[in-house]
Amino acid sequence: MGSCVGSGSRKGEADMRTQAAVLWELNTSWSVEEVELDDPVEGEVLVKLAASGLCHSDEHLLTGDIPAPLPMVGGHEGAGIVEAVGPGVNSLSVGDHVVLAFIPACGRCPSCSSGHQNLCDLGANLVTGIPVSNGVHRIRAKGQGAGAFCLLGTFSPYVVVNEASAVKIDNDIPLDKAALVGCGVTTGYGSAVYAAEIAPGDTVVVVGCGGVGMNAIQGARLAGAERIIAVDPVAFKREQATEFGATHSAPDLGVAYALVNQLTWGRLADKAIITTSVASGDLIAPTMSLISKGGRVVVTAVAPFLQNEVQLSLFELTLFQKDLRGSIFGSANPRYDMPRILDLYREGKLKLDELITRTYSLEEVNQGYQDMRDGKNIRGVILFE
Ligand code: CXF
Ligand code: ZN
Repeated sequence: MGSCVGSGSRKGEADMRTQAAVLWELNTSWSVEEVELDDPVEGEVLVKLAASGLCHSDEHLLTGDIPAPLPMVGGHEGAGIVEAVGPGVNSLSVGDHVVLAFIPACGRCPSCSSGHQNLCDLGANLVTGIPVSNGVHRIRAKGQGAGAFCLLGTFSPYVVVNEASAVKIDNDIPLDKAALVGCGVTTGYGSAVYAAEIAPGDTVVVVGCGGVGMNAIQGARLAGAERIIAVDPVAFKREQATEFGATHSAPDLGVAYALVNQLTWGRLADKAIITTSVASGDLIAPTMSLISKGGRVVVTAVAPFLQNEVQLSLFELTLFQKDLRGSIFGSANPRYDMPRILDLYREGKLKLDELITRTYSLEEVNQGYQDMRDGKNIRGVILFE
């Protein structure tokens, strides 16, 4: 552990220097700068990343929708190769290929041990980015302790993470594609398969067709949905949605209602999944109106922290026995679902390559987010070296 590692360089025995995109102030931009990164401690690994996805949740950090202590290294969608292991690590070895999960899975807490790894108790520090191993920042930016978003901080070619955050995958899977499974793919797929519990023959509406919505569409197709209606104001995304399995599309919820009503002879949809870039209270009532008696709406999109007003017909909720459900990480179990999703990719049953619209260098991270805001990307991806 004392020698030079990749493009980073060691400062004495303990630290390495590397590049990272750091957020210092809300509503500014990512600052790509040199940071110090400590060696892994008990239970941690050093991972050399191949790629990091540009997910909308990092934008939530920048806008303050997700309130977090700054400075913070962004990024929570990465994959790479284990370069060093700390003491006591027993699930990973140097050279292992891993996908980083944006919520760790300790395997022991009540949630993990009851089959809900997406609710692992170690997720408590997701937003503060303070390492679960010992509560001490591993990263220093300008000499100041910096958090690692989602305990990962993948906007850097090197990360030190707890082994609970890293899932070993097969070596033949391209790491730039595997990175997307760390958040967007699993979140979307799981929202359809687990949270919405889509059944063969279902009519499903997916509201918002970015990096998560596109995978809700893929999950709905794999679960046997008969009709999948993709709703997005951006024509490019509606076109792409049909490539991922949507059978119909609509630019807004009003048009979607007329379409679903006509397609189902007035019965309406069985399930709807909200995967917009930002969730807001005013989406709930019109989405609930798209679903039939006994139907379900899943809210996967993240709302601003202070968003607490919702219009909802409580009368219909009860009398039509409608179901409104939140979901994080697609209600999936990362250790079970991420390798499984990658198997589907290998077998040609789930698309990953086509999700990547553009690639960027780390220095181009702000351009990547501008392209996302402009509706140009399904997923932008940072490639390291
Ligand atoms: C988010 C959910 C809220 C906390 C940060 C990560 N999910 C992924 O994009
Ligand atoms: Zn994400």
